[in-house]
Amino acid sequence: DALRGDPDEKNPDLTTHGLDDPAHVGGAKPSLEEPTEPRDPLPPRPDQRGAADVSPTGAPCSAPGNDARAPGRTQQGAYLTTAQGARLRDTDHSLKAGRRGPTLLQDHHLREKITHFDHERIPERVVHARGAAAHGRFESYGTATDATCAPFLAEGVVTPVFVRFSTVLGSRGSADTVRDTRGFATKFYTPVGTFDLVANNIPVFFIKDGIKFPDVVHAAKPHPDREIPQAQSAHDTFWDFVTLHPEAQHHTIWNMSDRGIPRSYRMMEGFGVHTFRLVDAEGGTSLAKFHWKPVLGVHSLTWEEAQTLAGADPDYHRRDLYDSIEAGHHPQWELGVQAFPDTPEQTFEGIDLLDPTKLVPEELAPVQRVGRLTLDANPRNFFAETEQVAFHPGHLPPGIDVTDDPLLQARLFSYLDTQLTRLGGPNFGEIPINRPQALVNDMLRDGFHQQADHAGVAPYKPNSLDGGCPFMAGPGAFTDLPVRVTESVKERADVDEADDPLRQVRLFWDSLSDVEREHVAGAFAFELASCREAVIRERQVNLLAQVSTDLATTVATSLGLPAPALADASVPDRPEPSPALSQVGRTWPVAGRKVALVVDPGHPLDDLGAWLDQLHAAGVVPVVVAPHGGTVEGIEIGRTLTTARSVEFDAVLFAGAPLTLADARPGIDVRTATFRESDVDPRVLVMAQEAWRHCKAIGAWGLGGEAVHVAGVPEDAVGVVVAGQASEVIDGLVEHLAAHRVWDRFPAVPLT
Ligand code: HDD
Repeated sequence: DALRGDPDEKNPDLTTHGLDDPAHVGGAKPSLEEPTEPRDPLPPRPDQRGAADVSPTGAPCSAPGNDARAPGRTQQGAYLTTAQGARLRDTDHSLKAGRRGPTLLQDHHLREKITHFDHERIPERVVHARGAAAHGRFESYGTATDATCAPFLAEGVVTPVFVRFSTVLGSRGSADTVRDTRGFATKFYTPVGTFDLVANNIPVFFIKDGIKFPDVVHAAKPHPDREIPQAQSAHDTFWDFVTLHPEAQHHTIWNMSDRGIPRSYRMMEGFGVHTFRLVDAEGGTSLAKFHWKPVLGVHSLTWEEAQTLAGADPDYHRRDLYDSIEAGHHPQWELGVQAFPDTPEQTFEGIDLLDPTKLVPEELAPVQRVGRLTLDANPRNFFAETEQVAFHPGHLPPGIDVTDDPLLQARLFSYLDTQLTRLGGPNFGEIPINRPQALVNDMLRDGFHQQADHAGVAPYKPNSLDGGCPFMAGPGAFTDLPVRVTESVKERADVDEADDPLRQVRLFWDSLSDVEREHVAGAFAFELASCREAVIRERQVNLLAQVSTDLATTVATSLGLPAPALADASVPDRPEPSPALSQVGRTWPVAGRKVALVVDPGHPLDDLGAWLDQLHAAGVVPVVVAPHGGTVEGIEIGRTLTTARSVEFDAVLFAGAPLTLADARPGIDVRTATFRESDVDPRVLVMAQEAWRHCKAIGAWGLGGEAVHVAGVPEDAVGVVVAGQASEVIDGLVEHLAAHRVWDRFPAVPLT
């Protein structure tokens, strides 16, 4: 029955009508004709989960509008209708007086269609506008139960989550790989209320007090006159602010480090930044900082890769997230907690725990793992879920509370406030992606976009008309802790005027490896060169001189400025380095890493299937790259040399790389010829040279070895595996991949 309205009922004839798109269900080829018979819409892809599936309460909610499983109003039945459900005969022609017009005002379908379209956009987020998200689950280890009674942290509890990653500065359509902080916001749908951990990939913030948030954001956003630059800090107003405001220097040096250009959302840490207060079952408290630790390790792009990708694939990070979930490589993080005694001073080892410009080195307070996050499903509709999700640091479950950190205090106001404009009123909590899994029984009523049809007449307390409902909860309720507020006077003042804002900037710099430091110096030089005002450049170099003479001198030299006077020796206070802050020196699982396999179908590829099997068995995702599209040996070619760039991949293999130009040389015998650069497809040469420059593992066998050779890649260099046997090459390549890059190959550029 083509007219049925039940979207769950599957059309038994689906496969006979050519609608079984192989991308969705596998099988026969889709028909290219538009069907003339009513059909069910294509089912979601296997990797997709919709917002309505997020809150499987199973239990009735007392407010009828809170039934997250209620079928969507739209896309039921087979026929196109108006918003009121009237079936339409034609949507391609407006109603006109005669074929050549004019168009009639009475055409309701035209006006409804255009009016709705005119209002399709909502304001983008004022910060973090560009994002990508996924559904998943959080499984608790139970290792935090001594510290907190939060039920989702009890042993073995599994909580559905929705995570949105973002850049901060760019607009919704900006590129993913810009140098910026990344947002990492997680919504835990716990049965006792939603918990939002609204985190970043950098553990400190530019400012200590939320009253300065509009200042720092105005400075970092594009210039108000010309609206450039987009999605980056390389401009005068940003550097004007951070140089006049030294407490911003800590966050800034993190941005200038490789942390500012992550390889993937899957390979970033997340930090709750603020100190929170944990409450145990007896009402005992401790202070805590939250950390997300990626199972794949923390990895970054090089600056050249990031810049190239911004053009070659501006969606690089969101594509990477969606593709890896679709491929079954589900990204994972462990949630970690740094716990501190809840003392009246709220400090730890002299570090002010209420100061969000400071971190606590892991060596001083180890990060204890309390559970595992797995992202296993992509959203079904970007707008409904990723765009409409609304986070708030004040969404807390019993067992977790806020502290007096003045940045956090202002956030508690800002997030609710911003949604009123962005999502058009106070009822955004009823949008499916924002609906809690907990039973909701509030006394909030009416307002724009109210979905609930509330029963009862007494949305006030106390009442007798609704039988006293709803009642106050005892055990299990969120408790406002009776925390002592120190006796003090009202004032607008810095919390600690004697604080040295550059102390932890030195800690960060001193903790990095040489390669990482060189990248930091390069980033400062790049950004400051983009500032037009000389005074801003000089101010920043003078601040760097209080961090490191090497850093300041290198940046100054690059900018053509005299080396600043102050030297390291004049800086007395250098904390012990924290090795945990460096990304270099460890190995990690290679699962889900992308490897290009460059082939030339003009030469024997009988073993292609076996090579791919070996790569799959190692856990990596191979992508076959060839001069043209289609298939080779029955295997689909993933990319052509026209569409593939080395920067997309973590490693590159050349298996009989395209030597089509050589083949064109009259009389050449490829088995014995000496190859010249002009013999090899230039796109292959660029791939090899870029992969070499970006210190990636490179492997080659057969004619691939010739391509690598003429590209100028030294075959005996570390991280270059050229051998007769493909299996040997693949094994060697995967081993190098575990360290992310071949760090030893980065040119040793001594800082001046
Ligand atoms: Fe914020 C969005 C993270 C300070 C005001 N913030 C936003 C998002 C993340 C963060 C990840 C995007 C959420 C999403 O994906 O929808 N923000 C942080 C962190 C901060 C921080 C880790 C410091 C520790 N933020 C901060 C301050 C204020 C705001 C001090 C204001 C006083 N943030 C907002 C906002 C946003 C936001 C304007 C924009 C969109 C939204 O809230 O929903 O309210």
